[in-house]
Amino acid sequence: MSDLTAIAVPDIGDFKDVEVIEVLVKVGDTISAEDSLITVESDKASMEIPATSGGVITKIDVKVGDKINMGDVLLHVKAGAAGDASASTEAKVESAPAVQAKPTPALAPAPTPTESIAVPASAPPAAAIAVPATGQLPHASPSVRKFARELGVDLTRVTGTGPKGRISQEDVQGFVKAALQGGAAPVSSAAGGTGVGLDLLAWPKVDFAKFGPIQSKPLSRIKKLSGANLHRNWVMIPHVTNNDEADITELEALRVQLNKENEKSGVKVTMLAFLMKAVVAALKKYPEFNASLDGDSLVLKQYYNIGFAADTPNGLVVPVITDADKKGVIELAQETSAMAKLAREGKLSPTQMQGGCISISSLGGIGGTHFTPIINAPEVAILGVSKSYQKPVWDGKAFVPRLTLPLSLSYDHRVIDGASAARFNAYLGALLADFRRIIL
Ligand code: CAO
Repeated sequence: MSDLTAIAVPDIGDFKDVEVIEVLVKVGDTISAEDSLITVESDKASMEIPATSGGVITKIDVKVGDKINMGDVLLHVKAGAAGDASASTEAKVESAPAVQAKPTPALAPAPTPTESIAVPASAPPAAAIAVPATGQLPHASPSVRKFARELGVDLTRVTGTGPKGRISQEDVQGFVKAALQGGAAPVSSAAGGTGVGLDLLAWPKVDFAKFGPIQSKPLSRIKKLSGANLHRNWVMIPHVTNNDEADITELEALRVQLNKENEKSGVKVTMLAFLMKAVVAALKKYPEFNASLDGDSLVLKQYYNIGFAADTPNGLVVPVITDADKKGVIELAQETSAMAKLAREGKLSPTQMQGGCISISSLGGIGGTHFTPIINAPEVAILGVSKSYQKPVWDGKAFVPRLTLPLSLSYDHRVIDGASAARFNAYLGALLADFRRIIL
């Protein structure tokens, strides 16, 4: 049985009265969950608002030029026609899932100290072309931004010919044509278009069907966003990973004991919660890890917000636990598990993925010995945690089994020296080996 569902604007963080600049669907269209419905734009960013449920659109309640806010109804769909799992017998209003802001290149990443991995925080690859930057914010729809990104064009360098200087696809094409005629090729470069082009080979184009049966599956929205961020961060940050180990024999025994005692409370104390507490203490001791680069300056943060990578069916997201220094291990365990649940359900709001100081990527519950986590810019370090194992350790008389946790600390070498990273990781290990040190 099908029913009518109204899809409303979700929590879009600080964005108020944002203008609808594109309506991407029309009445009669069949949409699926996650399809983009409209594009909105503020003076800081543009973003697409996706659908939570599928169905056939029966009515559209917004038009280009409207100003919208959280809770406003965007459109109605007749559910049940497009594989909508949420169809019920009652009419209902649903908010679209957490939307990902796409800050315009010239502004980002300054307004938000940290964006989640799934939120592009700064410029698409810039063009190494001798055209002066316009100095104005580029206004362009997401499709034009995507087009420019694919070509490696820095939109801050393109003059828009549309209303209010909006950049069209033709403007981007004209820019590239002019650049090519001038003998230069648009290539990827460092932040703000100031770096040297990578001058890479074109991506190989292969007809895989020639070699065997294939199936093509579009990347999820989160995958596309996180992929662009991971790529930028990997290319632009000189990463080094310091690998170390912590003896967590006692800590794990304490964790198991606490969980036994609190069996009825329903709260599970996790290793991740202990790690957060230890990371906060290490950030306090080594403040350059709680920092972000801002041109030639280092912004040192005096708050302790810790992000953690959460694996979801649609890809990787990084919820942020705010003020982790003011929370106890049990509260941190409760909050991380609630946030991980929201992440898996696709219900995290953009604000719940912002403002992080450092991230933790824990693969310990899954496996692996060590890995190289990619820094979540504009943070300067990320802690990767692998699976703990029993290691024979010489105690002076005999080898004894000690539960050992591998710690992989990737750091931005522009900000952090190798010696500092080794000290940070060793200190973290010492805290985990004897958690009483946290109070010192
Ligand atoms: N070593 C060994 N076992 C570990 C462990 C570790 N380091 N960390 C957790 N475990 C075990 C726990 O003891 C628990 O076992 P039981 O079920 O027997 O009690 C199990 O793994 C699950 O642990 P948990 O409930 O504490 O959850 P978690 O911390 O492993 O995971 C979360 C939480 C959100 C981090 C996880 O769901 C997740 O998404 N992990 C993937 C993160 C990721 O994708 N990172 C890569 C990003 S790209 O760089």
